[in-house]
Amino acid sequence: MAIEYARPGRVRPAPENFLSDTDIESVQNGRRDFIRKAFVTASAAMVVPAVAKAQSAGDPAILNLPEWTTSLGMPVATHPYGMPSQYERGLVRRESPGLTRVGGSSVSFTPLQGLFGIITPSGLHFERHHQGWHDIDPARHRLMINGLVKTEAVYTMDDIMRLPSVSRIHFIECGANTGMEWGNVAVPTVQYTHGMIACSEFTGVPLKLILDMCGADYKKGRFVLAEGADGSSMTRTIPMELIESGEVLVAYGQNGEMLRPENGYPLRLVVPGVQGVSWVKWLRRIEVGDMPYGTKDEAIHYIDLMPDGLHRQYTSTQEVKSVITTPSGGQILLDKGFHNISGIAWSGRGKIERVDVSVDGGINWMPARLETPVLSKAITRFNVDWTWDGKPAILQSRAVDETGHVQPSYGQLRAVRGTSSIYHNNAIQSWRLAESGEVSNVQVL
Ligand SMILES: Nc1nc2c(c(=O)[nH]1)N[C@H]1C(S)=C(S)[C@@H](COP(=O)(O)O)O[C@H]1N2
Ligand SMILES: [Mo]
Repeated sequence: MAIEYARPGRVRPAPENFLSDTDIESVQNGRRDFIRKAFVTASAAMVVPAVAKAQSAGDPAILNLPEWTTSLGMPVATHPYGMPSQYERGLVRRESPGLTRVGGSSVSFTPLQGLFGIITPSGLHFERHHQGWHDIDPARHRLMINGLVKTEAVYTMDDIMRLPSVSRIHFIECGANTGMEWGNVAVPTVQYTHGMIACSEFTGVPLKLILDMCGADYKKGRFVLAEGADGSSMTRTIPMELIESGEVLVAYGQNGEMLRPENGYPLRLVVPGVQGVSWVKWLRRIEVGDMPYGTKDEAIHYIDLMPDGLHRQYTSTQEVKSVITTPSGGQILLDKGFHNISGIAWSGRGKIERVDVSVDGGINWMPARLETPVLSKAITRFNVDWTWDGKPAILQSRAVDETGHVQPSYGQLRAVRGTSSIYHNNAIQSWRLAESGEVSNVQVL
């Protein structure tokens, strides 16, 4: 494994101590304000509590005209490419303080705690590079198709962008997402427990169309090998059924613009429902073959060590999973009363059917509201109304997908998978809420 958690078995201290980095502290302070604001807004829609009235009576933010009302605003084009507000600057991708970087192998996590809806802003989409990233000149990039095809071909970006295109919203999750929790190390925030997931609208050409143009031999050629142009020789086998379904895309667009360099500009493979590693970035070659290739990224990485000592290979589908993002580890609820519990759910097998939420560690469950749209192999946002009585609580979410798969507890998952895995952890996440309002990561079997 290229990435290791540097503190195996460590008991989780308060998040503030764990993350000494001042930036992270400032995020947490920012989140406290956010929670306070959320509390006031949400309360206003329900019963107006005394605390909100008392605050607004002599509130200088109401009585005094702020400078933005009494002065000229900035002209356009201060930032030709728009930037988030300066007050949101703490919400960024972060490398885990517990993970060691090995050469060009690195990972940065999406700050799920601060996101809404289902789309991940491109600048916050997690990054996983086996050998660093490049900003590739599209004029010099090529896609080669070879192997069991009538006509081998080489495409330029101009060639590809002339072809009929489609746009689809899908999640991408690294197979190693939530991997550190196998060891019950309780990393402090949802950014680090679940932040190797993102959801974007991707635009590109179905790979099937390109293989048709090359006269692929679909009878013998039941697999393709996808290869990236970076120095990691990233190669993955993709079963032909997935390509024949029309879902696999050779994509150049992400959220309405060209892919970001970190996410594979100018071309990446989109393999809906399948773990991130198969979404080959900087895609330069597709070979059609008659059996799985068994490459390094399939033989020694992305395999699951089972309790009987055997390795499971090609467990590529990302199983049904969910996590509460607010309130989540490191956040602080400032007061009891109304809170919106919000989170995300997804399944590599299709649509999310339902999500249930428990506030008592899994004894009782209540159904969550699913925000629309609910899309296949995409993130679905859920919400639950909750009035906190100020007592300790354990918050959990459990998702069910349209194929009937149910997200397992840690006990259920470990009974099948043992404890030696790195990848494919879709267990129910628990957040403990203390009387102080502090939220921390705990494991409930
Ligand atoms: N060429 C290439 N493709 C790659 C990788 C890589 O290092 N090189 N990393 C893979 C892994 S392990 C994951 S999880 C996803 C991450 O995609 P992202 O960086 O856009 O989030 O890309 C995959 N595709
Ligand atoms: Mo990954």
